[in-house]
Amino acid sequence: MKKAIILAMLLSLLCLGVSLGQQKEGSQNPSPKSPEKKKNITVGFSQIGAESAWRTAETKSVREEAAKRGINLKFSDAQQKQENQIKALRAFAAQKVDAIILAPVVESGWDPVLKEIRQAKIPVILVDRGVKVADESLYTTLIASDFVEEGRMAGAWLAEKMGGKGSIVELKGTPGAAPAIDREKGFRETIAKYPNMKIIKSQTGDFTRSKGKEVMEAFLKAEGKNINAVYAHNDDMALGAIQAIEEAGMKPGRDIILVSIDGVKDAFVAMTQGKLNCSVECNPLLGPSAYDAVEKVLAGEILPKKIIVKDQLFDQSVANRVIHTRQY
Ligand code: GYE
Repeated sequence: MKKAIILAMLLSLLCLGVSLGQQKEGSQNPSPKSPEKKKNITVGFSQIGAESAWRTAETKSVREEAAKRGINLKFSDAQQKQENQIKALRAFAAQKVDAIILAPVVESGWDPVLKEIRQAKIPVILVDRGVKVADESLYTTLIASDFVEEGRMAGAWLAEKMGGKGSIVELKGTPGAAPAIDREKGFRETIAKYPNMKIIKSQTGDFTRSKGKEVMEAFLKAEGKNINAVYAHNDDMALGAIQAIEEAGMKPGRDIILVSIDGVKDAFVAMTQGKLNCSVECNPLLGPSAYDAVEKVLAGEILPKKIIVKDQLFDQSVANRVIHTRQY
């Protein structure tokens, strides 16, 4: 009997303990500074613009992932202008966002504004393009592809296709942009191994389809049938060049070989039609890794300075087989 009473007492004490514990846990919730509440973070995203299909896919990925994670996203489109991006960063700081995601249009000229943002204690995650700053601690991490390697892959593929000889015209990206600088570098480095491969013309097409077409028209006027191949720093410019080649009465993909970078859906369509020969993928679906980085840095974790996105090369021989698996 005594045993039963002691057991009942022990049990009621235990229950009391449990309910106190629950109350204690629950009582943390109402505090506005609790980590639970902090889950609802605000992120400012300074995007370059909407110059290419790649860029549109990146914007979509960053927007959709924010919605998925319940992140409050402030989006700013800079229309290709660094000054607009600088204004956007200052506005984000004034709005006291928790973190900033920046896709920098060009590499240089960021030091002063990034210093201001650091003073405001807001971490900056760079996506897709890098910056050149005196002090690398001005940003947390860069999530991007290896653009030099992409240029090398395009160059090696073209050298093989052309048997190590021929005249190439180059459609470059936005002057001063990391992918334009690095894709030029990687390609030239590779082509230099083939003395009979020559770049006969090189000009910027600003990563857009319309400029790519315009510049290719001028190249065709100046060089005509001397052109054996086009190396375009992105698919959109190659797609513009394809139009120019067709309008000049030639067959893109046959009379003139075309290799570009990005791997967007329209490039795959052009490959299945035999008009584009090869595209080196550059993955724009950076939303998930960008917010992973934001969440980690806000949790106090140290991140690597560069998170490299892996890319592959696709040419006409595989285009039909993989086109349906492409997500952008
Ligand atoms: O390749 C191009 C875009 O920064 C990697 O920018 C990006 C590049 C991409 O406009 O299509």
